[in-house]
Amino acid sequence: MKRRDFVKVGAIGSAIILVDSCGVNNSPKKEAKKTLIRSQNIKAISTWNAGIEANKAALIELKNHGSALNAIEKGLNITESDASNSSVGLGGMPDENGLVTLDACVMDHEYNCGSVSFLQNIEHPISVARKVMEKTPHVMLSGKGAYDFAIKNGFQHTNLLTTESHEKWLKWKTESEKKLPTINHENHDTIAMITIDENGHIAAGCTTSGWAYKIHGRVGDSPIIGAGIYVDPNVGAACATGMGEAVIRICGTHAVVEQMRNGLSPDEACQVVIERVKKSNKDLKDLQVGFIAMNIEGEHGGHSMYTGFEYAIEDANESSLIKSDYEFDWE
Ligand code: SD4
Repeated sequence: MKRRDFVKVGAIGSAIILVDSCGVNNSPKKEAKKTLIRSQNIKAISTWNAGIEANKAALIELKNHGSALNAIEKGLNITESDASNSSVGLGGMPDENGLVTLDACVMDHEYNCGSVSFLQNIEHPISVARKVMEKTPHVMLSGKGAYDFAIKNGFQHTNLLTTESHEKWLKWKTESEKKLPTINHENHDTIAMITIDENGHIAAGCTTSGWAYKIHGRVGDSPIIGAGIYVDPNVGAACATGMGEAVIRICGTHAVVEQMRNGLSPDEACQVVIERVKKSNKDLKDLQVGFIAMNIEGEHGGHSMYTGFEYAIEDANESSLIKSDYEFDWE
């Protein structure tokens, strides 16, 4: 297991926040100081390096006094529209039939949650998941029902299969073995994010096109509350990435949050649950799973089964990419 490495990818002067806070005419000094402290607590953490750009969008929202939930949606929308990311939204890798099918979910600080699974031809599944949460009595809509709901709510039909991902799929189709690629090893970077806003509210969200070339109809952990993400407003939140089947089996993110409830730090909680993934799977070869977590004090952490997992952090002061601790090197 390696000590995690920090890579600073930028810095944002907290002075900007100070000027904002003091810029309110006639506001007493004490009030300005309070605003400063609150603003400094805003934070976004996201899986993989695609999280850097997503976090930046989330931070803009949080600095403008937006909610943790709005920040999740704004942040994840960036990755969903990025055609160069082959694991999320536009440009996402298709299933065995050449169809891009998407999973996403969101949860706020009041146990509200919404989710979509096996959704096709909609660029922003995280926004549809939020609509499910806010406009229906349900938690999850799936497949054609989710698509119809999205169209009814003003989302556009969009072809998400790019020329590049189509060509890769065509090549895979001609291979005699048609093997599933190893998840999270060079070819996967689902995004999952946790945010805290100036009111100390915490939220989480996740969006993905799932495992490339999966069986048509397969749904992973990413739209499942307690597997892909979980939020407890009194404790904190966790997100998962990697082989969804292994995460679902142990209700991974719910387990991480429960470990934090029992007093573990986010790093320790993620590690304990990775241990549980180890114990619950006979064959660990190529079984990559990574968790990130943040408690309501804003402390964060992560841990993965194999090397290579990283997560991005952005707060009022800095932007970093952290390589998480892990259990094994890839062979
Ligand atoms: C899934 N957990 O569909 C997702 C894949 C993933 O980075 O996270 N990849 O199983």
